[in-house]
Amino acid sequence: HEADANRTDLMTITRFVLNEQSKFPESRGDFTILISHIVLGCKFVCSSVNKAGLAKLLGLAGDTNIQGEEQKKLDVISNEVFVKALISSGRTCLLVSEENEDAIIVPPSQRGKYIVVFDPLDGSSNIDCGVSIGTIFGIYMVKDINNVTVQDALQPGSKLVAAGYCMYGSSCTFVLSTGYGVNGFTLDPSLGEFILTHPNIKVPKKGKIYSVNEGNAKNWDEPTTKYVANCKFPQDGSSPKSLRYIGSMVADIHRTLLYGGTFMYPADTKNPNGKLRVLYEVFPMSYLMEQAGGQAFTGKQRALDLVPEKIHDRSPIFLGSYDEIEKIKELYAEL
Ligand code: AHM
Ligand code: MG
Repeated sequence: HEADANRTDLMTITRFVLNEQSKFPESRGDFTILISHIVLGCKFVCSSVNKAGLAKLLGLAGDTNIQGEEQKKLDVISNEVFVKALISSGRTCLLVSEENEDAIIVPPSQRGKYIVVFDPLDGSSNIDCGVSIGTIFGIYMVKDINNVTVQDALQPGSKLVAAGYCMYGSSCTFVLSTGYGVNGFTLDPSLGEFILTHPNIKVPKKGKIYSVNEGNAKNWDEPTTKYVANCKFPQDGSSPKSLRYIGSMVADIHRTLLYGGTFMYPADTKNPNGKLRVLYEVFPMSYLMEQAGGQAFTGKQRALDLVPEKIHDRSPIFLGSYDEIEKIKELYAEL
């Protein structure tokens, strides 16, 4: 009968967030409103991704973004939708997007207390072949709403008040943490609502999968090389691990959260800071991984303790199952 009850008692994401926020007597619904605007952006992107081929949205917009990559039309549109939805929510004061070189300071008349850092459409090299892509976001609180500068976004990941992602895959999945565990919601397209389908996600303590771009192996540092060698040729009599690498961070992290294992984008001699961006890739995923009982490590320290100097800073990152990241930490400690 429980299944029946679930079918008629729909836990939408708005209801879920409202419930969580009701624990705080001072809460006035601002956070719920902010999340519903992020969710709106995700629904728009989801529907655009599904129609991408049909609507001829694919292809190059002819622009390059600040990282020097060609921007796909879908990136540009997604970014615009998120920026407009976030500003019009009236709950944000500062926005940092992967697609904008400068942070966006929200005009005083539309300001609220939240700072949102986001990658509107990550994994864009996967758009044209229909592989999963996603949106990643993190939310901070501002100190002084009347004096907002770009500096306000340069907070350590440990100060996040919430983080999440939306994966545009075989279904559209929204994963959120507000600091009380991790929950996953799946879009019911007929309702246009995200419904709680993955309550209280915990990453398995051990993992049988490793996920890394092995094409970069030539330039890896010693701990990364040793860890991956040990995945393939374990010295302790255990079975070798499986390699899974989609090249779309949201999809690789989603699998890691559900099945366990390690996701790595390490430093290499060409890219001493790796590839992934601290504020809107490394931090939100590290926050979710810790909230799910896993760990996130940069090769030097706990990822969430990093303090970015610039909004588009990068960092090496190792995240996943608790015991696996423990092994990686030991290898770095030997250095
Ligand atoms: P993007 O922001 O330009 O889409 O790049 C980020 C993506 C991540 O989703 C993924 O983990 C990584 O780049 C893959 O990089 P690589 O192709 O070097 O393995
Ligand atoms: Mg990205």
